[in-house]
Amino acid sequence: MGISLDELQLAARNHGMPLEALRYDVTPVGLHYLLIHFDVPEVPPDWRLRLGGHVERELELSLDDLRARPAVRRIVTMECAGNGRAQFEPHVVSQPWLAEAVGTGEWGGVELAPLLEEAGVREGAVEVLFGALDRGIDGGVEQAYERALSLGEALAGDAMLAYELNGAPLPPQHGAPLRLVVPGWYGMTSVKWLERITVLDRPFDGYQQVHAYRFRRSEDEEGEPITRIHPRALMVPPGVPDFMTRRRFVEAGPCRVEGRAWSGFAPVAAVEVSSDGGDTWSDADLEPAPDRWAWSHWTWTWQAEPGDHDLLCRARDTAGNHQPLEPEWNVGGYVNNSVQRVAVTVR
Ligand SMILES: Nc1nc2c(c(=O)[nH]1)N[C@H]1C(S)=C(S)[C@@H](COP(=O)(O)O)O[C@H]1N2
Ligand SMILES: [Mo]
Repeated sequence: MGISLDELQLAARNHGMPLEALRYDVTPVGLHYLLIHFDVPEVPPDWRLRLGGHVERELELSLDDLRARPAVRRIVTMECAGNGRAQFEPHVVSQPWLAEAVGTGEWGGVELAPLLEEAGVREGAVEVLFGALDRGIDGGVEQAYERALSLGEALAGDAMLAYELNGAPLPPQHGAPLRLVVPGWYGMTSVKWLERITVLDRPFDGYQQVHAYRFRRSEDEEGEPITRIHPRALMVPPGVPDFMTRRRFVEAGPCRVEGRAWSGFAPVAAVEVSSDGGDTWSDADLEPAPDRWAWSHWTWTWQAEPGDHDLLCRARDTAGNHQPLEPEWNVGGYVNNSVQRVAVTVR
């Protein structure tokens, strides 16, 4: 089970967040993970957002029009649905994430719902489709990147259209000039390089909705759509790494371990850590999240004794969702939120 050159080509374009960046409340822009299915598209100089479909009146908005509207800022943790994919056995061929396809941005822009209300959603509307500028071929199908949300989620959730990230204009790789951000949902929902919003009176059946991003145990299964982010805790790997293997080396004695935890269903209720490979668990100290959809910081002091150890951490949320020790294999290699395991040698 090796990683192919095709997968390396994807991995070199789409980088993860180095886990030591779990130290920051808000991920510095260049350290936020990146996932681009096709290419970063060229944005026409006369770019406009068009909102149409099953509405009373179509809207056409420039970036200045959007900037003139009431602004919102939200700290949101985003994670790729394929995070953890490279850990699956049998191997799933696609972007080979280990555990680092996550980041937290302070997104600035406008709320989605008031725009839909202004356009006047007509009776019979069921979904809202978000269409992007980037194009390519996936599964033999040529397409623009497009994803839909139910009308309920689009109107009731905290979905926003972002033109800023961490207080600066949205950079090209994160979707400039404008992207959708759907807090709590896996990243594929947050369409970058947004160009059109179309209110639909029937469910969208495009590739990224009905073929990709479904949890299927076998190819011929229709599967369940992937939606919200399942809980996960990650730690900053303690000590120093060995260059090639990245095994950790720590001095004996008290060792402060820290990390972040998040869930797209409900606030994080607890983080637990194990230093004996999962036989016994202790509660970490958990801080409140800086925003409703942002990760929570946690810390724990390990009395490190000489020898080889496996450090594990796991989160559960207030809705009772928790992390499994072993992932459930699926065709697309999605939602592997099994517990992180860090091999440490204490000297
Ligand atoms: N237009 C467009 N939007 C997109 C994508 C894409 O390839 N094209 N990738 C999606 C996926 S799968 C993820 S995980 C997030 C990643 O966002 P980021 O690169 O800003 O971290 O963007 C989503 N939005
Ligand atoms: Mo993703």
